[in-house]
Amino acid sequence: MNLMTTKVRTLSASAAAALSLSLSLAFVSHVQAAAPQAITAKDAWVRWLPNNLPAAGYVTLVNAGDKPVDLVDVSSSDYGDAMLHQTVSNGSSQKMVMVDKLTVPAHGQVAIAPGGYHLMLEDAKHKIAPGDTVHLKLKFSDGATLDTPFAVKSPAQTK
Ligand SMILES: [Cu+2]
Repeated sequence: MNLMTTKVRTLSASAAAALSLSLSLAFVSHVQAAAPQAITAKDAWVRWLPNNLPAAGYVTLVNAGDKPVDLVDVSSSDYGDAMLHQTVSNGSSQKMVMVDKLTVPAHGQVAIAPGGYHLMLEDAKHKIAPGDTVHLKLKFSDGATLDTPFAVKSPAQTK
């Protein structure tokens, strides 16, 4: 009788150990999922142009992480079309080229700024005017998505 009681106790002790192991595993994966995003966005603004001309979005992306992260996609609920472009100088003329991805270096930052990169915004879904705020979704290679507010400015405000 004594022996049996001991055996039951041993079993339930290992069952408790197994339960506590799975609990701590669940805790670990929860902590990973809640880890802070490596990338943050700052100084986000849009250069608005009249007459439904395409607008250009500018933003600085800051990477606090240990690995480089790529900006891989841009979309917006305010524009039908949003894409990453680069202005390339060809001697006396300039042209825009599509860019598939933009790398934000580890512990560094990259500026999407006039004269270099811009987020081309076309086909506004509603009336947008200087003073408004539009939202762009920036998707990154680490799986993160930043829903970023951009302040809309007139060309006169940005000179
Ligand atoms: Cu462009």
